[in-house]
Amino acid sequence: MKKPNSLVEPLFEGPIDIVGDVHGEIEALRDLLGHLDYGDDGLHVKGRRLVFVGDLTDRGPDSPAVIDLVKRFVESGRAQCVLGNHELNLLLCADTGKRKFDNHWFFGEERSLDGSDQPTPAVLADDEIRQSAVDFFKTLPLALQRDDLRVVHACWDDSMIRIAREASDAVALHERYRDLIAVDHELHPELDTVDRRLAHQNRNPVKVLTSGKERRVATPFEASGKLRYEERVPWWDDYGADEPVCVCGHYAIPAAHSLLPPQVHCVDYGVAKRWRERQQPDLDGSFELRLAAARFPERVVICDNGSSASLFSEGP
Ligand SMILES: [Mn+2]
Repeated sequence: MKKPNSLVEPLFEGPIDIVGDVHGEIEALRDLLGHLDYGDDGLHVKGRRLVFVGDLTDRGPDSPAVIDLVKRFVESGRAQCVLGNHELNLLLCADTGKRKFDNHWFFGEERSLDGSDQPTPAVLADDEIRQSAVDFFKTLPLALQRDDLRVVHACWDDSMIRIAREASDAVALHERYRDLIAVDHELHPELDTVDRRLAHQNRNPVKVLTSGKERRVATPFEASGKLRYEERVPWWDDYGADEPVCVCGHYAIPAAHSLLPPQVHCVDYGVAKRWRERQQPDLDGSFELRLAAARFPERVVICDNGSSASLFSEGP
């Protein structure tokens, strides 16, 4: 399988449809591709092409089916896909055996090892599926760009993009920076746990591009049962008004969509939370959970239920 020459690759020219974080929701993906007029083979009658922002897996019922579909389209030149933090975690797990709470399906397990409330996947990976997923993820770039448009999973950061452009292997680049930061920490015993965690998040280009920058909060807060000392940095506040439009996923927070400047679009409309909604139908009526795609040059968002809206409104 083709390995990237650079972790920043040219984005398809011409009309494209940029699909948000799928997170194993294969039915939503098939519905969305139907509304966008793609065939089962990924071909579009008008020659449009698909671009995926990463986070294909975890939480939804069938991560292997999503990987299989996107891989087929990418291999036939009908789609592009960037690496998300969930793909990165799986690549790192495959090496270290260290698991994350919501990728138990990858290890063929119905339940999360840490005993937390996690989705029960409908399809579990076997050796063949694991190998095929890892082989595919290793071919994915961290970012795509053309003159008028940029695509990254979480955060566009010029200095990190420059580093990624010179590299061709995301896992090796991640390890190189992880080790450099660890060596630096040995020289600085005064740094506390939060400083160290933030350095690993904010100074490693693979982490920044796939999960964004973070900062220390003045007062620790509780989220998902854990005390948090860090929060996400709204990097889009510093993204220049004259920069090309940047499309990301990752930030499935309804408020983010209305806070973004017009040159940054987040196409993650929260379909990752559908597994929770199935368990508790009244979970969060204030934000509908959808899978969506942003069409360019039309600048329209199309959802898996067929609804559509301008990219500049608050969403369909
Ligand atoms: Mn993500």
